[in-house]
Parts: sequence; C-alpha cells; structure tokens
Amino acid sequence: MKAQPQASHFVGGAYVEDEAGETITCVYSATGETIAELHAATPEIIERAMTSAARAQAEWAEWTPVARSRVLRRAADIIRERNQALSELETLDTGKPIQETIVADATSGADCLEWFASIAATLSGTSVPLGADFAYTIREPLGVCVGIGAWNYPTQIACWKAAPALACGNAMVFKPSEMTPLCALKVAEIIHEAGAPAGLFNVVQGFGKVGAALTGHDLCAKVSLTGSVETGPKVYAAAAEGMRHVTMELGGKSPILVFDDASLEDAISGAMLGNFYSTGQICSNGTRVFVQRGIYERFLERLAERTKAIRLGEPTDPETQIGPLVSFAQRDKVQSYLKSATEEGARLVVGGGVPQGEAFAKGAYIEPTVFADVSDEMTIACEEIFGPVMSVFPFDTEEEALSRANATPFGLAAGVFTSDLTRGHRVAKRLQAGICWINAYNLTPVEIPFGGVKRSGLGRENGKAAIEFYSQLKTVHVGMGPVESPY
Ligand code: TXE
Repeated sequence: MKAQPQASHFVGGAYVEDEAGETITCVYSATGETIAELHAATPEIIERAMTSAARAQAEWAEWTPVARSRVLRRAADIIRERNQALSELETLDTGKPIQETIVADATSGADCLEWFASIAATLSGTSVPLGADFAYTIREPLGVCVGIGAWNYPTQIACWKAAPALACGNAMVFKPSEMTPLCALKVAEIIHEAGAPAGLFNVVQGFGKVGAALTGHDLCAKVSLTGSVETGPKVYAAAAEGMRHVTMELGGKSPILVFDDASLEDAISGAMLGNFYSTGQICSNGTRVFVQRGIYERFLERLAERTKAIRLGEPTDPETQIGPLVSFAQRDKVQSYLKSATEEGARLVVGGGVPQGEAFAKGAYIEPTVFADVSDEMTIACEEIFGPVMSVFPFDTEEEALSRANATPFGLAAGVFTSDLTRGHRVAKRLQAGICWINAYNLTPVEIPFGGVKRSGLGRENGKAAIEFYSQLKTVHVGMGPVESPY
C-alpha cells in the first residue's frame, strides 16, 4: 500500500521538495508498512512558506468579503465531492476505521469551511456615536497565522484552523504532526484549486523543531496549536516572546457523570463514544466515568457486554468499528498505563491487552478496555492515556461527584447523564470545562465554540467565538469639531 504525495510540502500554490530535510516515515499502523516518505522542512522551505503567505495575505485582505467567501465555499464543495478518497487517505494516515473517517473527518472539514464562508461574507465593524464626534471599528486580519496539528484528526484540524483564519483575511502556514503528514497536503491543494491566491494556505512538514521555527518567525502573527499539555506551554512561551496571538487546544482528563436516574443505554453509549471512538485518541474524551452507586454494577455489566461486541479489525473494512492506534509507540504508551492500572489495584472488567489472532499480528491494536473501582489517585485517573481505556468510579452524591470531577488541572470537556432537567443544567454550570454535554457526548458541530479551560488550553475554535481569535479591532475616532486643547 502506498500513499506517497507528489512532494513533502505545499508552498506558494505548488508542491515543493527539499530532500535535505530530515526523513519523515509514514507508517500504516494496521500493518506496519511504510506508505510514504517525506522530508522535514529546511530553513529555506520555512522562509519560502512564510514569505509567500505574507504576500498572499496582503492580496487576500483586499478581496471583497463575498469573493473570499466564495473560495471557502468552493473548497467545501470539492472536499465533499472527494470525500471517499480523502477518507481513505485519512484511514491510511491515522489507522482510524473507514466507517469513521467517511463521516467524521473530511466532512467535518467541509462543514467548517462552509460555515466560515458565511461568516466571511458578513464580518463587519461597528459604529459608535459620540455626540458630535463618532467612532467606528474595523475588524482586521492578524496577518500570517501558523497552525500546528496533532495526529488524531489531520484533515479536520487543518480545516478547523484554515477556515476561520482565511475567513478573517489571514494566510496560514500549517505544520501537520510528523505522525500524519499526508492529509493536510490535500487540504492545501483543494484550497488552492478553489481559487485562493497562491500561498494563502501552505503546508510544511516537520518535527517539533520546525513548529518552533515557525512560531518564532518574524512574520508569524498568531499560533494555533492542537497538541499535548506538555507542548502547549512551550509554544505559548515562544509566542509570548513576539507578543503573538495564540489558540491552544490541548489535552484533558474529562469527566462523565452518570446519575441513577439516567437512561442506562444512553449513558453507556455516551461513555463508549467518549472513550472508544477513534480508538480513544480524542482530546475531549470522557475518560473518567463517575457512576452513581445505585446503577453502578448494572452499568458495568451492560457496558462489558456491549464492549465485547465491538468489532475490531482492519481499518479499510467498512464493518470495522475500532482500528489500531496511530503508532506502535502509542501502543507501548497505552500498554504501560494498562500495567499501572492492574498494579495499582483497579478491577479489569473487559479488554486489557493486545487482541490475539493473525488479523491483529502486524498492527498497533489494543482491546477496548474498561477498569472499574478506579480511585482518584491512580495513574490512569490522572494522566491522559490517548487510547481506548475507560476508568469507572462509583459515587454517592451530586456534591461529591462534582468535587471529584473538578479535582484535575485539566478542563476541556465534561458530560452529565440524568433525566432530571434541573440537575443537568445545575451540574453543567458547576463543571469546570470549556464544553459540557447533557445526555450526549463528544458532539462538536462547527457551529459551537470548542476549547478548554485550566491547563487544557486557551481560546476557542469554531462558532462565532473563533473570529475573536483570528482578527483584531482597529478603532477610528473621528473629530467633527474644533480640537479642544488647553494649550
Ligand atoms: O504531541 P505533541 P505528540 C497527547 C497524547 C499523545 C501525546 C504526545 O497523549 O500520546 O500527546 O503526542 C508539534 N514548538 N496528544 O507527541 O508533541 C509537533 O510536531 C512547536 C493529545 O504528537 O504535543 C506536533 O505537530 N511545535 C492531543 C504537535 O506539536 C511543536 C493530540 C503536537 O505534538 C513543538 C495529540 C514545539 N516546541 C496528542 N513540539 C490532543 N489534545 O488532542 C512539538 N510540536
């Protein structure tokens, strides 16, 4: 299986290569095969990307809003037309099953471009009457924005950063994760094909070093990172050096609270979605599931039954529900967490190891796993695992559940399952998280803001809120009378 792109980078409206850059090996994690080899950006490629972005941005900012909107809209249409091919590439890049990628990745990217196309056409400032004088505001782009992506949603992350950035009149240089370098190149190709000026959206490959070079570049006005909680502060600090804007989408250890009165099947569906989708590699996953004592054992029993029925397998098979992890290194990491859970006394309910059989022998597979009787201090209760590992904790009262749910440095997401309407809203109000779901989990339509509090991040992606993070206001005060001066 091969997925070699035309070249490693897409800069100035064309594929470019510089073989002097460090090799990036792209491995299909279901088989261990190398499907592509790319090169990290050299300083020359970085310079070319940043300067062509600056040139394109100056041109793009002069376009009428409706003309900008049309380009984004066209890009969304092209993505939808090519959904099958883009989803197959996403599956090869990440190992996620085609059953998921066909509905959740390129389609989400298209939704985002389409939605921000509407926003692009309607952006405007305000007018402020000041007696005889008046003032008005102009919403201006920031300039060249740098996007840095993680490996779990390569197409979606590229689009979620490109769409609001471009809608506001910026250009972008995007660096995908070195684990999944392929999909963003397609996004760049499509945005160019849709009519954007050459250089408006560039993709350069590389490891952390390339990300750091982009973040510290003189032309960089803003950095938007999706990454780990360890990388976030480093990128934030580097951005601060140049007083650059930031958006930080980092990790979490999000709670799901299931009360006795919840619909058991729905709560289990929510917990499974929030732990096993994308083989558990989602930043907003609800990896701490607090279940009220009255339904605790029933919840576990039914959860185990449903978890055992999940179909693990080759990601390109449309029947496969869970594929391998993104890499063998990620599997080693997840396995070390499984080991710590057993050593620290958690009760293994289902899963817990590598699935047996020829179909799984060559891939980075891991069984969907549930641990019960997890205590708040155990390693699996405190650290982001990024694998299909659910921890279940019993609780007695609402107050207790809330205080335990909030006792974490993270605050990306949270969920509550209950049939008591007032409790749902009361609990959501007190959960320390950027996004809360009531009787649902992990839904992230582009219309609503998404982002974290505490150590899970800063700023918001999607929704109108994202505009604030990709534009700045200029105020113009107009004096209509004689200038009053004491001199
Ligand atoms: O993330 P990193 P990694 C978690 C998950 C995973 C762990 C590590 O638990 O096992 O993080 O994953 C770039 N300046 N998440 O190593 O290192 C890097 O090249 C600028 C959670 O992939 O944070 C990549 O493009 N850029 C997460 C991106 O940052 C730098 C999703 C993320 O890499 C940089 C993925 C630097 N100094 C993993 N150092 C989520 N929240 O969804 C690295 N990068």
